Amino acid sequence: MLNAMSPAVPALHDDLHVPAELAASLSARQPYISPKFLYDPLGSKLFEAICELPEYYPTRTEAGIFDLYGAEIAHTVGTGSTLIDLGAGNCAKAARLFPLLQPRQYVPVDISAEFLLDAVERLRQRFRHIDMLPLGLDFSGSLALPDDVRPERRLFFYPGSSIGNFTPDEARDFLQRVHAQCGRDGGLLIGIDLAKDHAVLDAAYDDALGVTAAFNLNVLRHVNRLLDADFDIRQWRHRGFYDPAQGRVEMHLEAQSAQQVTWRGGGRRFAAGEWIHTENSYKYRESGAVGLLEEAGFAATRVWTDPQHWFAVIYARALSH
Ligand code: AVI
Repeated sequence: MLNAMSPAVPALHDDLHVPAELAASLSARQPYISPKFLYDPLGSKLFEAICELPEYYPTRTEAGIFDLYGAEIAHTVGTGSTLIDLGAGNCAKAARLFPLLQPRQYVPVDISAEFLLDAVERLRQRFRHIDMLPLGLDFSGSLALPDDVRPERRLFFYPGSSIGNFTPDEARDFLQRVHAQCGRDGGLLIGIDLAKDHAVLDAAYDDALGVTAAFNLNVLRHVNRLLDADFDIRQWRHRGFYDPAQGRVEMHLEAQSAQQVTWRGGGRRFAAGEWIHTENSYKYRESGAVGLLEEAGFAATRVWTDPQHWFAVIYARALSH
């Protein structure tokens, strides 16, 4: 179901299925929490702070690519599009491209509805001529857009390597769903993080200030609220590291002591040292990224990278169905 956003629309996490989904994942033999729960209002702010960290290179590197090749990118994708920003957050990345891309309609989509509404309110003051249609929805499962999203010239924008938070199979399915929404003249402008030196990745996901640790631990506060749970945050520790065998960074929370945690309708005992898996962040080779897009029905038209080859921005045209 879509939550077309207005302040009267309940926040997505009031969704009836959320407690059951969370309780089931916490009760699994290898407990996990879906990364979408990282993004409550505080989590979204902590993620913004992560993007400012010297260790967290993706945001800066991607921005550098847009700075360097913005005009060329705009020339390739064209102007006057229906710009659909998936996981828009504070909308800053798309807003920086407005002068170049000059979208007819801007459709920011984000699971963190409250945070998105605030951002769009501010953006409307700056860009009064752009029709803005914010949508608070979890697009990881299905991507059904309401009728007031213009069907013409749809340009999906999926920056920041959020695609890396899916497994490769999930990523392919997701990209196929995006492809299905592209129409005859649509496309996708996507940012994908590339494989690199492991030490760079370890530092990016376990920074010296502990901002990523706070971001990860905050998911337990969110779970406490959603599930009336009693996780004691001080009893958990952040783990973030690159696993070369899987080609991904993993984030986990490690129990610092044996403990019983209860939640609405259930609970479980965690042993000292037990982990809750909270996120994967896959890193691709350029050829792998292009292959993934092609398997989903796109033609990877252009690839732009930074001089170190750490990050790729790819424009992929949707081939006809
Ligand atoms: C949103 N996503 C692309 C980030 C990433 O790098 O996988 C989330 C993140 N997790 C820890 N730091 C940043």
